[in-house]
Amino acid sequence: KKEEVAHQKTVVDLEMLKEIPGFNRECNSLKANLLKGGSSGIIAEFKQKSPSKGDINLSAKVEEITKAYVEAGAAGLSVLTESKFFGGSQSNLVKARETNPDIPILRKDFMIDSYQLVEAKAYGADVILLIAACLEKKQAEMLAKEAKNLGLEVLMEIHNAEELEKVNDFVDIVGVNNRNLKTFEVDVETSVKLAKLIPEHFVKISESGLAGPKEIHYLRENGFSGFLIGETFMKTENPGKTCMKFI
Ligand code: IGP
Repeated sequence: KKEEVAHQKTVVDLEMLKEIPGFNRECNSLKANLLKGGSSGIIAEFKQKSPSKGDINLSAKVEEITKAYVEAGAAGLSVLTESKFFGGSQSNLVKARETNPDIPILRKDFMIDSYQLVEAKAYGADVILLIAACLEKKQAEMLAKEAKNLGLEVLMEIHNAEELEKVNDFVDIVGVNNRNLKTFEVDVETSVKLAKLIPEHFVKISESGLAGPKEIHYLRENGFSGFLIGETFMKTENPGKTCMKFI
């Protein structure tokens, strides 16, 4: 009985989500932005805390900082919606969208259910993240396919060569996470090593622990078109200004 009620509630919520005007909008392409000549490639993240660093910037205002990132020349934004470990929220995604209608926005969260994809679209995301380490191959394929059907782009995150097997034809962008999620250690060489194994037709981005423009240059030379940066920006007094130094 309980399950039945829960199921009904999900169905109602899902229908309500689809009524939100944002659900029918056309998405901004992150892939196109990254491939554009002269693109900064910077995907600037709004993240207030993390399991590896604790509190990073609790007083930051999402409207102010995402606007500054866009003005600095970021190619895309990443907004955390996971609340428990990263202090994110759906409302931050909505605010980022309202403030910046034309920039591609990645919903940064642990996606495991198609409900979250509908949520992402309705609240203003253009791109969703699938973390290979959190998903079975079949599940990753199903979610990627559903995301594409909603008009969203798909970023799949990997950290080792085995996870590459979960990358499927519905994926637009492959991201290499330089951070080992078990030890929190970061190593840019993870990206450089894996880049050689990722099939040519995928747009490649490097994620986490990127601290300076020199690293961006090095990664670009090794085949990366995008660079996902959070903490390096967020921990400073003026994240938008710090972002500008990378562009
Ligand atoms: C950004 P950093 O080290 O620049 O703050 O990292 C981004 O890569 C990181 O937040 C991240 C993440 C994730 C967060 C990468 N993959 C998965 C939550 C879930």
